[in-house]
Amino acid sequence: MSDTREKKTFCGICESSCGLIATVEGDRVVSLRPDPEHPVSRGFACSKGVQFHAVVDDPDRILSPMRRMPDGTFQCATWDEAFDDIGARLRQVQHEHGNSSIGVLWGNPIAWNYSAAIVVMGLAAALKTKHHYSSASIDVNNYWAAAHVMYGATAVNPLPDFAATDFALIVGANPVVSHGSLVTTGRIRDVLLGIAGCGGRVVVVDPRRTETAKLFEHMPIRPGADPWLLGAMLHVMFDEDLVDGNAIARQTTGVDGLRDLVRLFDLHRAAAETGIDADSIAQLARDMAAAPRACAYGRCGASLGKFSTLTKFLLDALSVVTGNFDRRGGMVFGDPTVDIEGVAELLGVSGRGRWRTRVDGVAEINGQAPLACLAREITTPGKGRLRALIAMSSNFVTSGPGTRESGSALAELDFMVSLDPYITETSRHADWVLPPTLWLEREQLPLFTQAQSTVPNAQWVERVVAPRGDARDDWWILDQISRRIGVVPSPAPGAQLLGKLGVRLSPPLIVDLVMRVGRHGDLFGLRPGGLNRKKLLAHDGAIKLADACETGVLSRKLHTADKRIHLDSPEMLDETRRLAAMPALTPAFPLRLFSIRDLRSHNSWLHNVPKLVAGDRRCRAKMHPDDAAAAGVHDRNDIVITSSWGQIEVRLEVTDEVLCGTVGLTQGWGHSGGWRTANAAGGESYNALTPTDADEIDRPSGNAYFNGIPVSVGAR
Ligand SMILES: Nc1nc2c(c(=O)[nH]1)N[C@H]1C(S)=C(S)[C@@H](COP(=O)(O)OP(=O)(O)OC[C@H]3O[C@@H](n4cnc5c(=O)[nH]c(N)nc54)[C@H](O)[C@@H]3O)O[C@H]1N2
Ligand SMILES: Nc1nc2c(c(=O)[nH]1)N[C@H]1C(S)=C(S)[C@@H](COP(=O)(O)OP(=O)(O)OC[C@H]3O[C@@H](n4cnc5c(=O)[nH]c(N)nc54)[C@H](O)[C@@H]3O)O[C@H]1N2
Ligand code: SF4
Ligand SMILES: [Mo]
Repeated sequence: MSDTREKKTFCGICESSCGLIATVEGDRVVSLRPDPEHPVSRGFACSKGVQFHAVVDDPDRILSPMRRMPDGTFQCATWDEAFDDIGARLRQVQHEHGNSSIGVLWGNPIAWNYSAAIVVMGLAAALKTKHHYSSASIDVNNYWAAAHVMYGATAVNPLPDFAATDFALIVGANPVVSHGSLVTTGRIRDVLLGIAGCGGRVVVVDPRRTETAKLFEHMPIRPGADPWLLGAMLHVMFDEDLVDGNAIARQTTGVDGLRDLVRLFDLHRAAAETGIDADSIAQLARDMAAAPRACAYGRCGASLGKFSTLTKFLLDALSVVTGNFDRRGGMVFGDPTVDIEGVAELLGVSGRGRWRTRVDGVAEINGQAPLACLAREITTPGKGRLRALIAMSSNFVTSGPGTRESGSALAELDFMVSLDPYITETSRHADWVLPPTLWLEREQLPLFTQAQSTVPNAQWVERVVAPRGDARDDWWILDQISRRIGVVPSPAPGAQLLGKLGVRLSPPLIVDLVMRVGRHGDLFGLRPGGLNRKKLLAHDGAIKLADACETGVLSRKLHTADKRIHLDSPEMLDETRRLAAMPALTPAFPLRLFSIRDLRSHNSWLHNVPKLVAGDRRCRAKMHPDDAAAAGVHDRNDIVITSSWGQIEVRLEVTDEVLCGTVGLTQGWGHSGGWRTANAAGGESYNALTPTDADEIDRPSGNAYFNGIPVSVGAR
């Protein structure tokens, strides 16, 4: 066909951000394939990425503003009708209860939506509302809290340098399926195989013999017991003097405090808690310390337990005390073209514990309150009660804790607007659902994933196709809403004043400015060869800036006043004592529940693409044959799973792939929205079983508690 053309872009689904080549015919993307020249993904893309045009053309996608009718159905409207009504309803809440009663909520897809990220954070800051919620508190807040403790700022994220390591300790992550998170290493499966191929080791600590564990050394562990393993490893390292004294003296302060803290991790108690024998724990510690170059990495399995900040603190401490920090093959630091970390610090966006939530008194992190607290902020009367919610790219009813509680709380709001391509379990509660462009339809810059890439690179791409129907960029929609309520969505001092004078900087302009004055920027022409937006947009594909991250950058990356890593933390000591005092499992709930991600899902969405849910891809629980026999349940039958917080019925798969005493359950299923294929896929929401109680979530970070939940199982 004459109007067939190809365009390079990158995938905006997961943190791998793989380079793609789109074939476009007319105004449609007809195929997507991996970009072999992309410096990070090097010709890799998964089935989700290459299917994404099916989402763009999904018949269930909403393509105009949708107004909820009294009977719960939705009707199409124009943008003018939508903004007029949204403006009036929000102004009424503003007038009656003030800006502090308006909430802002965003979810995971924001990570590939730099322009919306800037505007939504700006909106929350400009409203000066404490009702700022996000998927960070069901995902990554333990990273940010541990960084605040150790490195003096929440945004510091040391990256495991898998490409050059001899020993990778992987705790609660399944990169062969997830393709990596909080680190962007293209072709991560091949990179990990490369470690083993060169005589190195990859040890996977996981309650399930996962797709990753099958390829490497698997060390099964009871869900929630990770701090016991990591603390005991550190204990052994100090006891046997396996630590790197020079590195500790050079990079850290407070090592005596850490040594005292890890003494609380008795090796025999650790063995009993983890299910890993004491000799194996001690040997693992010795092996990691003896490896020429080692790194310790943990993700959702290590981030969504009850003590997740302590877990991340201990994980990083392992790399630090073995002399593997800021070093090739150990933990390194990204070299982004846009210094989001620095800008967030400068504008006061990052931080922790500066205020507490109204109902539960939980500490904020990065200006946000935990999602676990949201329902109570709606249902509990009093000044500052949450009355209106502006939600974007979040399906937290399914993905956040307390599915049933969240759903019924949303129904009590005075007003809700949701920016989402689908009517989901969450957006169906909104008075308005507004249609956003998807990533193939908007200008894209992988702001977040470039910052965490182990191969520094730059890419900024034009939209591949024009938006379908009436879809508009999220940032533009949010800006229009902001205008209707008289705020300039920006945390910058002076922005409100400039706004009154009619000056509003667009997200591309803001980011271009920050890039141009950054380390890789063109300094407005003063640095020939430097980068700017125009240049990157004109470049087809991504530009490699270096083969690997630079090392010797620690003092530049640390935000502690003394420019050292802080190993002594009274807060972590308290957490350790609290962990040690945790009661054992009771006979009422003898099993521990943990989450499973599917290869062709992305959290709670992509279940509406028929090709991605083909075959037997469904919600299911996995149990060990011994546990199934004890509970009197059978393979491929429906079972009832009960926790202190809820009960669900799901299909069972009996398999010795999971550790005895545990139940693995797929997350993100149980749909009830306008996505017909997803609804038909059945299943129930994992998070109907998870707690929202403030004293159940991770105390230092407010991160949700999803893994290690005590449950019982019975026949239906
Ligand atoms: N039990 C359990 N629960 C978990 C987890 C777990 O491991 N176990 N993992 C957690 C993690 S890590 C995360 S990140 C969260 C994710 O939870 P959420 O942040 O709620 O994200 P998703 O469930 O992926 O839902 C994304 C929503 O955004 C919409 N969307 C997609 N693209 C766009 C876009 O461009 N613009 C707009 N406006 N909307 C868009 C989709 O239709 C969908 O409704 O779930 C968490 N929940
Ligand atoms: N295919 C696919 N890819 C995805 C996603 C998806 O839904 N599907 N989601 C994306 C998102 S938002 C994220 S944040 C990343 C997550 O990236 P990962 O964290 O790498 O992915 P998970 O599959 O959640 O891996 C967590 C592992 O922890 C194990 N686990 C559970 N509880 C425990 C525990 O208490 N201790 C230990 N040691 N292990 C435990 C689980 O068995 C699982 O194998 O994946 C991203 N990529
Ligand atoms: S691995 Fe992630 S970024 Fe790459 S194609 Fe798949 S979904 Fe997209
Ligand atoms: Mo996530």
